[in-house]
Amino acid sequence: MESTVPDAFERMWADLAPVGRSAVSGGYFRQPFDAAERELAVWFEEQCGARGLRVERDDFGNVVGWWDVGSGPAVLTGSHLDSVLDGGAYDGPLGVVSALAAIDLLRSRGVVPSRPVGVSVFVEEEGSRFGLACLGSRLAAGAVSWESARSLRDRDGVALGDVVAGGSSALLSSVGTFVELHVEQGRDLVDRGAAIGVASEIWPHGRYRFDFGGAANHAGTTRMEDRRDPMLTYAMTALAANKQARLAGQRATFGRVAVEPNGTNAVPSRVTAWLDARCSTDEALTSLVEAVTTQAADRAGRDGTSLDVVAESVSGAVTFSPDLAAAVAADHEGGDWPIIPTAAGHDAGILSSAGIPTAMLFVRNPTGVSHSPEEHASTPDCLVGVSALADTLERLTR
Ligand code: HGY
Ligand code: MN
Ligand code: MN
Repeated sequence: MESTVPDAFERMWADLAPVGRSAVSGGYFRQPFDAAERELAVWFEEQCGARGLRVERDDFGNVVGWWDVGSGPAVLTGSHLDSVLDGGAYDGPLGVVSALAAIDLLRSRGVVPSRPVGVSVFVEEEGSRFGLACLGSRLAAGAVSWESARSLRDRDGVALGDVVAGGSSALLSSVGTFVELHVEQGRDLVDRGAAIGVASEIWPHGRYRFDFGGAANHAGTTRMEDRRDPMLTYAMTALAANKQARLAGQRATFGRVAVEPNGTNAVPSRVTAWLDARCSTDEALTSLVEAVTTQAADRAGRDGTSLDVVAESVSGAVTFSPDLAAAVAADHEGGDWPIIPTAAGHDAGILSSAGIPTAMLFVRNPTGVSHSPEEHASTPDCLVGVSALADTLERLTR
């Protein structure tokens, strides 16, 4: 048995390291309800059992380990275990492992919370399989209905309703406060020389599917002026998104493209591409997407191609409770923790928007890189994060 909390943290971290890891890139492939992610789900319940936490599941694959202590509205803490494709080790799992280790630390301090404490794992936070970001927490919070979510399909056409029972969730019914610890996905903390930060807000962001339709034809015998090539319309749209985002001081990415039939010697019949847009305000998001869509449609007219745009996932602006953020960030050894914005979406944003007072703790990422195998946090900073989360839970359950 581990003698100290750091040992427990490092043991848990070592448990997770090989699960779903690519031998080629070192990145992680932990898509919801796939073998690697289900192995992590089993691991999580074992960790809860080892701590005497009561495991509660909902019909969507979300899980909470409850420390049934005290009374009144519970404090919930946790994150996600799924990853983006070829993702980093910390995005998600750091919040789950830190939550389990924070309970170990509270117990080692002899703290008995006045309120129940839960450790949560929400499924499909990344939306990397079924396309809707924070799918598990949206279902648990009632931000999306099972009737509409069950028909979401993955790249192989498998429907969500085919991989999970579905129905309802009571996981959040007794929750008064949610705290999510997460690796920072940027350089704010490293540039400040701070190990811990607190979130002030999440930028509004969305994912939009652009379908460009053209006419398949021979790459050699078809004159350039006779083509209806959707690849050209897509290529211009990707450049337009980059330019419009830079002009507006916002962010836009086309990171995923599917070409049909994807042959070397044929003009494609269809190109499908997904725009990820992130803006500092809801209005800026709307106008950025409109600007890109307008330019795409204009180009489609000149290319003789068709365009269809569908918003697959939209998350409005989130402002976390300023009072809770200030209460969490204040009066720590070394001063107050900085309160900083993020353009990354989180389950914390969904729960906050559902009316649950929510705070986020960020742990310094020296690379500033995320959604990449390069994502990193040092073990000493991770342990500072565990202590910061334990301090926060103690404050919230005093
Ligand atoms: O995409 C995001 O913003 C988050 O990492 N799910
Ligand atoms: Mn992520
Ligand atoms: Mn995340």
